[in-house]
Parts: sequence; C-alpha cells; structure tokens
Amino acid sequence: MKIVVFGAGSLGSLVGGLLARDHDVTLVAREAHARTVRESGLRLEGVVDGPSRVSPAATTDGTGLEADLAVVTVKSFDTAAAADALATGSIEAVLSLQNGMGNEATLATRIEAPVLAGTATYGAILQEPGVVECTGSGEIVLGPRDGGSSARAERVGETFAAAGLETTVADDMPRRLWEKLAVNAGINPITALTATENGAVLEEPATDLAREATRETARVARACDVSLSNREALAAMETVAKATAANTSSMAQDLAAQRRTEIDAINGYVVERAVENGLEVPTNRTLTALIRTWEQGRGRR
Ligand code: KPL
Repeated sequence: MKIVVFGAGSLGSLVGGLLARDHDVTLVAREAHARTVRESGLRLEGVVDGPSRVSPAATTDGTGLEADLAVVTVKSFDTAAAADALATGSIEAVLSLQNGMGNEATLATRIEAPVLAGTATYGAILQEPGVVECTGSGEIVLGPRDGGSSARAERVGETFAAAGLETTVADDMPRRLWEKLAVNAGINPITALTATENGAVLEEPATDLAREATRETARVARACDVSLSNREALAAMETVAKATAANTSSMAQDLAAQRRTEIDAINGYVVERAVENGLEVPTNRTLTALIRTWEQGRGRR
C-alpha cells in the first residue's frame, strides 16, 4: 500500500515507521527530521518488536502527493493546512489520528476522498530527528467518521494490525471520539500545567480535578446526543492514565518545548459545546483559560 503520514512528529513517526516495514511510506515532516530520515533512515526505539531501522521516504512538502491512504497526524490547529496540501495530490482515503474534535469534518470538506476517524493512545516521543521512541503500548481505534462499518475501514485496520499496532475497527466512532476527548480533557492540561507524567491524574491532589474535567466532558457529550456515561468516561480516562502512567502527554510535551497546544480542540471544544447547550463546565473552563494564558504569554496564540 502507498501511504502518506502527514505530520510525522512523535505519533506519526511511530505509526509511519511501523507501516514502513511492509509498505511504501512517505513521511511529511519538519525539515530536520525529514532530512535525517532521508539520509540515515528512521530508528524505532522502545516497546516495538522487529527491525528497529526503517527507510521511509521523507519530505517537508505535502503537496501533489499520491497515495492509497493518507494518515493525518498533525496538531488539530494545522488540520486545514494539511487538508489543503493533500487536496492538491491524489489520495484514495484519509485517516485522522489526531487529538481533539472537528478534525474529520475539516478534512472531509477540503479533500474529495472518504475520511476515516481514528484515536490513538500510544505513548511516543520524537527523541531527536530520525529517532522515535514508543514509550507505551496503546491502542488505535478507527472506523467511518459517521459510524457504521466499511470495507475500507476493515482494510486499513488489517494493515495497521499487521504492522504490529494494536488496532480495533469500530462502528461507533462519534462516541469513541467523545470518549477519547474525555480522556484528553482529564489528562492533558493537568499534566501539562504541572509538568507531570500521565499517572499523576490517578493520585491526589490532581485526581479530583482530572475526574471532574472528564465527567463534565461526558455530560456535554450526552447533551450532544452521544451516549457516554460518566462511569464509562472515567473508566476510559483511568485505563489510559494507568496504561501510560510513565508517559508524558502530548500537551505536556508541547509546554515543555514552548509550543502551541491543542487546548482549543480539547477542553476549549468542551466549553464551546457546553455553552451551546446551556451547560456549565467550570473545570474545563479554568483549565482552558490557564493553558491559553500560558500560550499568550509566550506569543503562541
Ligand atoms: O492522547 C494522549 C496525549 O498525550 O495526547 C494520551 C492518550 C493522553 C497519551 O499520553
């Protein structure tokens, strides 16, 4: 299969690197990473079986690409730009493996190809250009973005599973995306603001805050006609926090590297949908304001 991974940061490099063992993969990445991968390949470290050095193609230019599948792993605020670049090429299908909500809709309105939704809970860190470490095995869940099943989703699921990625093909992606949003809303801003690993949200004093952010998200999901109970959302958040206890969340990595975060598509999204539905979500509102203040203070908004 010809696969483009658009946004080869930590997760994209891990997924792209594993797929590159059996497929013709092109990574669209930042300059230094793309150059190193072209010159000396990509090294996979950590919890991965099999060969640790692979040689995908790598470029910084995402325009005019041809592929059977484009896996989009850019930050949510870069989705529109990624979609516009992909739309100049020839892409048979698109899979969003991103945090936050609204990415699939952005892709679908800009690219003439079926869009699959996906979530990923793998822990990954780009240690340096050309080296990605898998810091925690997780799961990829994917399926048609509006729910239901499709032969295409099954094929992509089989391809990912054969590459060694724990993959589930789901027929209820809208609900799965809200569940993952509840996980990220609980873990990401708290670990980012306190510079702690994901396991911190399982302990006092952070746990009350994380649980409340997760509960609020489930409440908003239900107001948006998505069947997600508080119990299910809390169980999902705790399962992910346990499985990735020693990992640094993507938002904590962003703050540590002084980068813009995905707060708008995570807790900010929860606040927006809550307002539309006349709900109060004080914990998500506070966490959003704190992260946005940090971003503003560093000129990242
Ligand atoms: O999605 C994640 C993230 O860091 O953004 C989790 C699942 C919390 C893993 O760290």
